[in-house]
Amino acid sequence: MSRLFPRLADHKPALARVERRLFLRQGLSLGALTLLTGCDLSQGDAVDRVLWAMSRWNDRVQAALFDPNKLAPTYKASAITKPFPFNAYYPESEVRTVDADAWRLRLSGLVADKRPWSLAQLRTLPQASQITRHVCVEGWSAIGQWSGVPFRMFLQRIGADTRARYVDFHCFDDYHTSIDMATALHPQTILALDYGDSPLPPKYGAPLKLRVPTKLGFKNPKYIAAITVTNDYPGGYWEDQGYNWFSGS
Ligand SMILES: Nc1nc2c(c(=O)[nH]1)N[C@H]1C(S)=C(S)[C@@H](COP(=O)(O)O)O[C@H]1N2
Ligand SMILES: [Mo]
Repeated sequence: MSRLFPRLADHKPALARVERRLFLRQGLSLGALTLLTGCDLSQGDAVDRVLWAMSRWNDRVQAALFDPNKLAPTYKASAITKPFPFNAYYPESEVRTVDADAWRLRLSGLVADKRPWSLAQLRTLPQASQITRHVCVEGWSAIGQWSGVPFRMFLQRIGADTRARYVDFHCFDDYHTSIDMATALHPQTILALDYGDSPLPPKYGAPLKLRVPTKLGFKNPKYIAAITVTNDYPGGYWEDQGYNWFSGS
C-alpha cells in the first residue's frame, strides 16, 4: 500500500483518498488485488485502471445494498447548524445568480412531457420539509432544513421513465452530477426551493437544488438548470476526477 498511494497522491489525490477507504472497509490488500487482477501495480497506468474499475464495482455494491425505504436520520430544529456552511468548487464571492422570474427548469431524455417549469409552477406542487445532515467529503458535516417538491412525485408528473438508470443534473455554474434512479425515487429526495423559512439564497443554490440526504454533499446539485433521465452513464464534475460515483452517505 505504501508503494501505491504516494504515487497516486501525485496525480489523483481524490481517487486515492476515496479508494483507500474502500480498501480498508472491504479488507482487501494490495497483494490480494494484484493476484485478482494480474496487474503489475507498480505501473501508474495499471493502478489507475484498477482503481477506476474498483470504483465502478463499488457503485454496483452500494446500489445493491441501497434500501429504498430506509430513511436518513432527521433532527430537531434546535440541532440546525448556524450558520450553515457554503461550499462549491469556487469561493463564495463568485456565486452566480439568475433572474428568478426568467429561470426555467429544462427537461430532456426519457421524459414524456418536456415542457420547462417555472418556479411558480413548482410551488403549486405539494411540498415536503426535512431537517437532515449534509456530509461533505472534504471532512465537515452540518444539519440544515430544506423544503420543496418530492422528486419522486415530480418524476411521475413529467412522465419520466422510472425504469431508466440515471438522472443527470446540469447547473448554471457549470457544475454537473448524476444519481441512480433508486435514489431519485427515495422518499427524502426533494427538489428544494427553500432553505429554512425562505426561498433558497444564492449561496445555497438559488433558485433550485436537489436535496439528497442519502448521499454525500457533492451529489446534491445547486443552481439546477436542466434535468435529463437517461440510461447512459453521465458521470459528474467530481466523479470524473475520481470521487466514487454512487457516494452514499
Ligand atoms: N451547482 C453546484 N452544486 C454543488 C456544488 C457546486 O460547486 N456547484 N458543490 C457541491 C458540494 S461539494 C457541496 S459540499 C454542497 C455544498 O452545499 P451548501 O453550499 O449548501 O453547503 O454543494 C454541492 N453542490
Ligand atoms: Mo462537498
